[in-house]
Amino acid sequence: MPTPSMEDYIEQIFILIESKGYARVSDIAEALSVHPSSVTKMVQKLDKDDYLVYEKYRGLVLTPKGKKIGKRLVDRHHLLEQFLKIIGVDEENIYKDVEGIEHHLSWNSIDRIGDLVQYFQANPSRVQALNKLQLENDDE
Ligand SMILES: [Mn+2]
Repeated sequence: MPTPSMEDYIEQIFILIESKGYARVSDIAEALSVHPSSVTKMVQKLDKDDYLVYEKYRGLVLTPKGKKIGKRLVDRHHLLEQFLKIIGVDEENIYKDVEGIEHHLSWNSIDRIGDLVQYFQANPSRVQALNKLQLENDDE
């Protein structure tokens, strides 16, 4: 299993390749606000662990294993954003909070949160009932 830091890299590399078609060390460094030398070091580790193939002058490509986990990490991020939104968390807190919790939940918890999101989405009156309760609590 990748560490939280490795997950951040794989997730960003996946997003970059999806959106631009490639992921350069400088782009990864910018996206994660880290020094390019840290990126090079991590990319070498990810290569060694078979998540990607890195060639200094040709860039990097995700292996099937890297792609599979990358997609899973991006989906997880998206699910947690939906979850926080549904439970009424303010928009400005959502991204940072997801970045803070996403690596620290078991896939078991992620799957159950997925059920909950599905439960709410299947019936908007449930979301309205929750919002009503929140307004009442805010009044106290
Ligand atoms: Mn994320």
